[in-house]
Amino acid sequence: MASSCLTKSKTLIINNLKSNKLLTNHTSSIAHNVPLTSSSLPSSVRKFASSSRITPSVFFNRCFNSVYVGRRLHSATSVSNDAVQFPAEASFSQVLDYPGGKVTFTPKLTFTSGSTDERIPCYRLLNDNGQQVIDSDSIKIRKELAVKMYSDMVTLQVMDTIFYEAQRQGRISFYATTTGEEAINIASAAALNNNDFVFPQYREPGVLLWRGFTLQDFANQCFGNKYDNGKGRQMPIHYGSKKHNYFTIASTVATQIPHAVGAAYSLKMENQDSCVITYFGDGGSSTGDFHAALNFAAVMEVPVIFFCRNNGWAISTPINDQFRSDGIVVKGKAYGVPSIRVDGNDALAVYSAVHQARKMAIQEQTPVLIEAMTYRTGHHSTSDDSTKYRSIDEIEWWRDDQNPVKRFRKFIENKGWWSDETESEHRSNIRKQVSQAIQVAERIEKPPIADMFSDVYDVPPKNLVEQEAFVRKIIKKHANDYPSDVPM
Ligand SMILES: Cc1ncc(C[n+]2csc(CCOP(=O)(O)OP(=O)(O)O)c2C)c(N)n1
Ligand SMILES: [Mg+2]
Repeated sequence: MASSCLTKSKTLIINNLKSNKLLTNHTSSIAHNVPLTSSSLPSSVRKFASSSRITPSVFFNRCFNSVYVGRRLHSATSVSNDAVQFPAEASFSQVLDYPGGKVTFTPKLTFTSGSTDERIPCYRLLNDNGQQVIDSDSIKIRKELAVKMYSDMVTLQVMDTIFYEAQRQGRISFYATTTGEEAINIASAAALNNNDFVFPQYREPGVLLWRGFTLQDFANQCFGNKYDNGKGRQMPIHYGSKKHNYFTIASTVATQIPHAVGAAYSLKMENQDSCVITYFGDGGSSTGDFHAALNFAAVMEVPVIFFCRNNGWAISTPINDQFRSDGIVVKGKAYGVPSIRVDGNDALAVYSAVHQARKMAIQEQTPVLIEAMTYRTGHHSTSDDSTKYRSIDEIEWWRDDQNPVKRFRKFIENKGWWSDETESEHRSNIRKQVSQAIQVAERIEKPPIADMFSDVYDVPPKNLVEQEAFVRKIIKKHANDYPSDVPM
């Protein structure tokens, strides 16, 4: 009886394996219970096994290839508490090859802990005084690069301040600042190559700035004039630039995460020497898209960096109302993705982590997750007043004591690369440039009405044609209520 069951299941498995292209040539070894070794595998399978970091010698007679989950070897040391969780069972020697790999047994009724008392530490290189920790794992940074990073962090600050005021003056309809997250923006961008693709959320304009999107480009988008790449169809801050490999921002939280994985998969198929980075907030990590994307990326082994800005809030929802895990970093481990927690207010640490993540992503063809710990010191956007749900003291503490721009300034000042004079000169120069860009953008005419209805359909459908005719009629009828700088 037992043997007939075994034969039945064996036949089923062999049939399944036969339907799998990669395994058709060696299923006879399994049928005859002959252990498979690396050398007995066809070359296509050996190649697949080694490129997937699956050790070829794991092809046992009792561990079927169709259900084996290879533990990939990553260059990063992954934090594992597997050993400490069940110390008493270390000597409990029975092991079974379940689908997914070998599992040991325990007679103890012990559940894994859900407690977050022992938190994953945060990778940090600069202390509060901008001094670099001795004996740290860091990527060496040249003077020119450090100075450009700091200058761009300041540019971002100045740009945010002036655009925010422009919104308050009613000159643009909306704005969101990156205040508190300048290091995340600029240092991560500095560690990438321009041929890496960016799938942003909306709080990463610094990445575009770093890549050469001009202050005038930013202003043109915020004013929705005819030079806006998006032809004025989106709200301010929804930048996008094909030239800079920066995908257009979508407001729908987290939709960019699976898109990034798809793009990374295509880079993998084309054997490209580049990767994809996608940014999202803690709020983004609370969506289904985040989980689907991480799992897909892990299984398909694609070169994508998941960069989570954990700034404590999804608008007014604090992280403890979003999840009970130790942040986002542990979710990477759950999906089999190498992960690290980084001090997002330490530009040097962010730079080193992204630099290393990029190398791993491309060389090892693996996704990597970075959780950057930070705090959103500005309001969520101009549609928000964050003092309604958090204390001013808390905001001020983060803004003054944990300011990423101040900390990096101390670092370059300590090195003798920056001074008070350079600071005031740079700030006043950028202030003038941003004001000038705004004045110019404001005067440029808007895209024509026709642009609102084009670019989607080759032949516009009837309802769209009717809508366009309706809009034109209404504008004509109420000409005084519509801006005169929109060509009809
Ligand atoms: C699918 C979807 N749900 C809800 C919203 C409304 N919304 C806009 S931003 C936001 C919070 C996002 O928080 P987080 O991802 O942490 O980014 P942060 O603003 O903190 O940088 C929400 C809920 C949206 N735009 N899209
Ligand atoms: Mg957030």
